[in-house]
Amino acid sequence: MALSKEFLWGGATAANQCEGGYLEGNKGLSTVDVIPAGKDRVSVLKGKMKMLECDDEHFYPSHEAIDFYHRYKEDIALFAEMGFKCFRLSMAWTRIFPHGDDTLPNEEGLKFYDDVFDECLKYGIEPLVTITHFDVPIHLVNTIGSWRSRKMVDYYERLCETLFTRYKDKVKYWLTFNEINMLLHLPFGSSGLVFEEDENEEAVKYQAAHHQLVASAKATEIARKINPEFKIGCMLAGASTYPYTCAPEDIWRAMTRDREHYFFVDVQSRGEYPNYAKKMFERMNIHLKMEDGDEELLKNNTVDFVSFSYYGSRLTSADPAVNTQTAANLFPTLRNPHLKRSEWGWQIDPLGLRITLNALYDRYQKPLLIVENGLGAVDKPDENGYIEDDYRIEYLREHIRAFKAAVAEDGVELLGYTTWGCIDLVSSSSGEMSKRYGFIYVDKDDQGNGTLNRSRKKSFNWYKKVISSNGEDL
Ligand code: BGP
Repeated sequence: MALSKEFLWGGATAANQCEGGYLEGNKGLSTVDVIPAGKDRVSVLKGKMKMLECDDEHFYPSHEAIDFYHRYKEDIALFAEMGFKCFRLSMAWTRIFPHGDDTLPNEEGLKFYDDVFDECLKYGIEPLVTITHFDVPIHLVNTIGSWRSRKMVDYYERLCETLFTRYKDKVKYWLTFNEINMLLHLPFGSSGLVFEEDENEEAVKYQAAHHQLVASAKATEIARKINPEFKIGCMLAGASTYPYTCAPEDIWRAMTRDREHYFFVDVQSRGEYPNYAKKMFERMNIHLKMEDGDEELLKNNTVDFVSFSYYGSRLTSADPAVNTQTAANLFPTLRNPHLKRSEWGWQIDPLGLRITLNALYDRYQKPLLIVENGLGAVDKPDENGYIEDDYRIEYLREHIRAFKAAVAEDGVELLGYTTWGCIDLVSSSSGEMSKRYGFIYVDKDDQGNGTLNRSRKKSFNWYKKVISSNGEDL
């Protein structure tokens, strides 16, 4: 079975990693705008270090990023040249509601996205919109503690209603939260959570997760009223966890690790808290505050499809004595001796993508969409400025083979594939430009120097051929 003609080939970005213009067009400050590049970045992302305003000492990669804000026409024209059917992008919440709790939306922000969508539609490119991708208005962090407060549900609802109404004829596919499970790993970076000393951090995180799950269900409810044709998806930082050995303890450990992530999609896709989560809350002394009607809301507003990012698999062991050398990843994972690693230590596992697709499809029986996948690498231009990124082509080729097998041989329903960072952009974890994923090179370095000129890498023409052959010519 070949991929369907409607298969959504394309690429993905996020507002804070590409737009720049961080205070232009009446935009307000958002969490990402106060996360500097450099050694403190991960501590801030993890909520271990407070950083709630910008200073002159640090470099903030989101402020200019790759200037998509001014160059989107050029960039979308390049995507069209590659034959993109779909472009995944996120909306900066603070362009629409600069403080998050404003009564009226900011027209300039809305207009910007109108222009971006029009540009996509001009080329027949379907926009796939992440409503929030790792950004929260700073004002809401300072005033109500971000997602720890139930009020966030109302503000998010206001945002969604505004977007769905405004773009109901331009956008069909929506994702409510980027990598919703990253709330557990990057509580500030993903959800604007900062912890007090001695508080039960897990309780704060799961309460915030409940608010996001309710917000996601409300968004789905509103979306269906505004346009029944909308397709609403959840988004998971996906990847199956392997047991280190065949010891049953390791198998059990891998299963429970996976459930930490499935938990979110279990609620969004099946519409209720799974029993294992309720038991886990009891053990952890977590008492979720739910409001009347929450359970019904979750039950009645499950997602239409499940989307996920996939970079590599994870490995875990129940034995504390096992070599604990971890692969450099934001997720805890042991190093898998069978896998190669990227320059950043991320483990490369194409078959793991097929495994993950099957695991998700077996569990949810809903269409899937791979919305992030790619290789972050250092690209070195030759004397003509050209980049021969065969390593990237090889990575993507093997992952495409893997998902094609999942479709053709396992019968997984897959709607599309948008590679991460189709144009070079700021890395989310490191804040660097030198960790590049794109088919399109952007001339800018880690200190923010460069012309911002765009140029085609070798992978650009390769991906163009892949798309035009619907994945047959790899
Ligand atoms: C995901 C995020 C993206 C993106 C990607 C690659 O977790 O959704 O925003 O950045 O990871 O990560 P990095 O940029 O750290 O290489």
